[in-house]
Amino acid sequence: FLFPESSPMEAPPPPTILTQDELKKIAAYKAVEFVESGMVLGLGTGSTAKHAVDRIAELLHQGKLTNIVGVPTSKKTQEQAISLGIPLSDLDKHPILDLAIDGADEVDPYLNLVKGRGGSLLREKMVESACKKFIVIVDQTKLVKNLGGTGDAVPVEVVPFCWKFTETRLQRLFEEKFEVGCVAKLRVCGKNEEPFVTDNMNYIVDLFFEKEIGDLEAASDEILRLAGVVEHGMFLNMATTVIVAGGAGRSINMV
Ligand code: ABF
Repeated sequence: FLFPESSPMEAPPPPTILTQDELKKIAAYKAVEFVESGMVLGLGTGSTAKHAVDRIAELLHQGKLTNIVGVPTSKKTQEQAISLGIPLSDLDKHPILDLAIDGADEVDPYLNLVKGRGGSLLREKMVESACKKFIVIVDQTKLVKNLGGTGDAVPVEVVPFCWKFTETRLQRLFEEKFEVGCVAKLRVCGKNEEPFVTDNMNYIVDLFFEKEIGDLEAASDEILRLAGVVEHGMFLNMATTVIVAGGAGRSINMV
């Protein structure tokens, strides 16, 4: 088949390159498809979860969702939800939630997570451990083989009292009990490098490992046994579904 000279051949459309934020939005919107009217929802924190909260509000305003109550995982999400008119509650009034949707910093093949690089890990863990279902929404850059093995931070929330003491004990714990090199660093912010203060008025110590942690359950238990530690950012056996946007074929995958 020959095209007539005058008929310009149609070039195939150029492949659309989605930004990381567009991928986050795709994962978030997919997760919101699991929200049903009447649910009590854990509202996550971070740039991915923000899209989910926006979408829930949009569906509420369109009347496609009704009787939704949200339990926010941070002050920031609380402010966002209030500004969008989402009715809010808390764990005291709703100790069992139907569904939480939140982002993560790392996801391993067993759906274990690292969370808290945004600083909200304590409220996230409290809310998400109270949910019947916990959907994690990420773009493909968050997938890892082993938690902590990428060299990025595994955050631990600590009380401000003698934080240096806790920081040192955290670092030694991994060197001595797990034979994994670890650098523990207080998270700071601003020009003056003031300690980063969480919504609960605590500090964050970030743990940087030289290789993967190995026995995550043991690491979790040992960290929590240290006086001065409030909570850590490893979320083990908590996610029920992970929605990953991007990767080969720019697909959406659900695990
Ligand atoms: C929160 O958002 C955190 O636990 C995690 O630190 C972060 C993920 O960030 P983002 O969605 O902005 O990539 O859920």
